[in-house]
Amino acid sequence: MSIKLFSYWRSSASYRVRIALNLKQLDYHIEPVHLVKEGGQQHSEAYGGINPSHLVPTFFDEDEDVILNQSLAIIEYVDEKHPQPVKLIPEHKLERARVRALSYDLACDIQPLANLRVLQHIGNRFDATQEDKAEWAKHWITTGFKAVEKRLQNTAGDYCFGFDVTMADVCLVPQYFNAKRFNVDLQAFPTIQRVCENCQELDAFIRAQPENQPDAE
Ligand SMILES: N[C@@H](CCC(=O)N[C@@H](CS)C(=O)NCC(=O)O)C(=O)O
Repeated sequence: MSIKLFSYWRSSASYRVRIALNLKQLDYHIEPVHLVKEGGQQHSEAYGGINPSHLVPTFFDEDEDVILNQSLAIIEYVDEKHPQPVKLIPEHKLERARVRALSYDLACDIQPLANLRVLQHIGNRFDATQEDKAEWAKHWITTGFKAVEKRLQNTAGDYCFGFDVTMADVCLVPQYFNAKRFNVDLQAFPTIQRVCENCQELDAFIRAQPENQPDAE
């Protein structure tokens, strides 16, 4: 198998790439990186040699000797290299920009605020308790979801944009998983809920779920 994905079962950025690889029907091998054990295996020197950002995922295509970080860059690379069986980034420039914009709303403006290292830092540096950290994460996910819900009300069909799965769905579902983890009131976001439930019926999304990973706990 030529594709290796350095991944953590509960990492939403890794989850995005797993969904995309499954939608592309590509075989890949998961190399688990435990974000908590041993002080976080992402901080090891060996992993830093592969990904100096010390974050997951890292994508490694052994055949081509390609190493990539940043889930959205990985997804776009895979989408261009394997345009079949589904295209995750639309061809039309405006549609493409809209899909990217919603993906960035999720992956750039929501997820990083509740990332592990941010929560650890507000705990270590500012004495935030577990409860404070959970409240922080819930606050930023709720704030971001309010905007995403409004946008989806104008664009969604079965999926974020009409009736084709795109990179935006690939970003939405892992963030929905995080929202549940931090007890966000999802009743307030009926369109997000509907789209995510539709995605979760697809095999590619089911196989990518955290609980279905080899390193799931
Ligand atoms: N923008 C990056 C985000 C990567 C990221 O934040 N990964 C998280 C897991 S979702 C991580 O490795 N966290 C480890 C840490 O915070 O120490 C991407 O999309 O790939």
